[in-house]
Amino acid sequence: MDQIKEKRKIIVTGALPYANGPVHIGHLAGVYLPADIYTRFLRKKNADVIYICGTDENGVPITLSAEKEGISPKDLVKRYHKIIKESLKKLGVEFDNFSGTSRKIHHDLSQKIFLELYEKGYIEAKTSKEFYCENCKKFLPDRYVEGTCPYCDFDEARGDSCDSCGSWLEADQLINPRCKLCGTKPIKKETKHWYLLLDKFQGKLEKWIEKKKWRKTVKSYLKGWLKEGLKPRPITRDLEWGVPVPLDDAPANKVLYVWFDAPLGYISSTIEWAEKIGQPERWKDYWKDPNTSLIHFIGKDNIVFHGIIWPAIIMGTEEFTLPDEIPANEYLNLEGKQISTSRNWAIWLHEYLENFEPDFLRYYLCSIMPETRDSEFKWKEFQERVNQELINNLGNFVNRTLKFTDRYTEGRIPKPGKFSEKDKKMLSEVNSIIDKLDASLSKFNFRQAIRLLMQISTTGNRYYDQMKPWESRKKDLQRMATTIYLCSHLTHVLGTIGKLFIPFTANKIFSLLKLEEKEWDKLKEIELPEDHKTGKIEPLFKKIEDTDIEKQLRRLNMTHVTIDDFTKMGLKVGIIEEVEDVQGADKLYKLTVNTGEKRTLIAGVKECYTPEQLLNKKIVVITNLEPATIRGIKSEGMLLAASSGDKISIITPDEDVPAGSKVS
Ligand code: B3M
Ligand code: ZN
Repeated sequence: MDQIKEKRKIIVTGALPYANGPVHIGHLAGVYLPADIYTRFLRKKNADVIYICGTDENGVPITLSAEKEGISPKDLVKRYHKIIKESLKKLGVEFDNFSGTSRKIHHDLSQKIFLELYEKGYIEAKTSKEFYCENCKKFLPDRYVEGTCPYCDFDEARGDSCDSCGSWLEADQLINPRCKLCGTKPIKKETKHWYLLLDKFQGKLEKWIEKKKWRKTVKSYLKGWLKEGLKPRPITRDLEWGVPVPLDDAPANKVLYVWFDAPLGYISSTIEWAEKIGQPERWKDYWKDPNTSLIHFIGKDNIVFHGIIWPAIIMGTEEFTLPDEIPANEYLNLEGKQISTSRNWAIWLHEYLENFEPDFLRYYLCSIMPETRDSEFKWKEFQERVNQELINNLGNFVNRTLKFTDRYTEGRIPKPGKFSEKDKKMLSEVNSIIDKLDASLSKFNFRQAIRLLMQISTTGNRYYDQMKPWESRKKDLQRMATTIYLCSHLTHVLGTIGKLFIPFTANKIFSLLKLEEKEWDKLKEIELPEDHKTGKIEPLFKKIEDTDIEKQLRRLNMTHVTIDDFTKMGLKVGIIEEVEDVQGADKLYKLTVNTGEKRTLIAGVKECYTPEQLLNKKIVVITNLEPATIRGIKSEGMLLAASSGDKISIITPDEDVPAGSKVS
């Protein structure tokens, strides 16, 4: 870690999460947790570091989700910015600033940089034919088109990438493209866009990347791109939400491509930070100093953007510091399957926090961090690792040390005698673990680092067992005193290092010990004040019970549904009393249904039923679903239907039963 020795300024960033949903464990293990641990480490080493982040609030992922939830992009972004910010804070992720890219400060910066590159001749306009939906009357940028992946045949590949095989795609490559919104086959229509002339940076990027000592996966991936030869890439889109293209000849609804403006969010968030702390010029100390070490924590799907496109933008402006490190992580899977937000196969941070301690998740995720290959979250393993390692090893060591002190040395850390060979051996073992841990952290090996932390408490437990203070208490008080003294020192060390990984637990340790945390470069020194009185004792942790885990597995649908779950469904017979069209929606009807009381349902059955076929039909409705707003209309339930291919068949009762009859 030369950055610190060389007293360079350091900017740590976590990839900006899209504000189109809450964050899940995949985001945490890949980005926010390693970046947080690393920043905490740098701060402990007195480095001049800022940890910068914010939500990514532009682009197709936002507009699509807004359409799906039936609210405006603005409201969507507001909702998720808040959830994301609060949940990360509760997890102990300590940003210096957490901004958002729909703010004015960000729009201003993005437009300024766009113009600068334009004037320098790095951006050029070009007309091309792009997908357009005649039914929705709009262009279909990126994920607005879906179709079959040319590489793996997956039927729901998106216009920019395939979720199934992970390939990057151009919309043109999709087989049987269709409009994501209405399913119509799009036509090609002429439109004008602005292109970043990446080819102009090819040579410079090659030289720059060659010198970097990055993870193998990152480097070889980038080299693959360079080898194919960089081509101009469109950096604008036809969209109604985002940063408007700041040119007089740009028609309305031309906005910057989200991957052009998003990385600039790292800078705009730093500008916002400088303003907040009342030193508006301060951001320049970091961004405008070529000596600054800029470290981007990202997931592997973001490598090309951080390793090629973003550096090209920076090179073009000749104004800001270039990335120094790009520790990109692989993926975290969940219980044998890829995490999928659309299939709700995920553990959402805000939901997790309603059930468990933040440090449990920090501990487990760090110990399975997908640093060099994909890894896997399993609830059962989460329980085992937390109970057996964090609680039985570290927790046990801290507890037995403090309990002993409380009971047999009047709650005071006793005065030690002369250190024996065994004492010295234990200390030197721990000190060498500390050195290794420091080196692991410097190399972004967080998995190894947390193992080493546990090795310290393993060493402590072994020492305690060997020295048997419960016996020496009766025959050699001096011996007992030295043992407990050294165990207290180890507890102090565990708390201090623990602060990077499990900060809430670390704070508890300090309050139990009634000591401040140590300085990093004094970790090996024993600094216990004489005759020190410790605080009130309390167990550090509460074990995770089987029932806690079963509840989570049930949530993921990994166990059977109980009769209870089923009876909760609130199924009733309803009669369709009115059928209306929903403006601009080809598949939807608005139904008024009598289920004992009148309710409105939005149902996607228009392609298979005429209004006449539906009127007075008896159907089965789930009446206690949380209402959803679809196309601005509140839908209070769902009708049951069977589907096969394109065919939809509504379920109806066999005999005549009155509206409101219970279905079970
Ligand atoms: N929002 C992509 C993602 O969440 C994107 C990262 C932007 S970092 C500048 O994968
Ligand atoms: Zn359409």
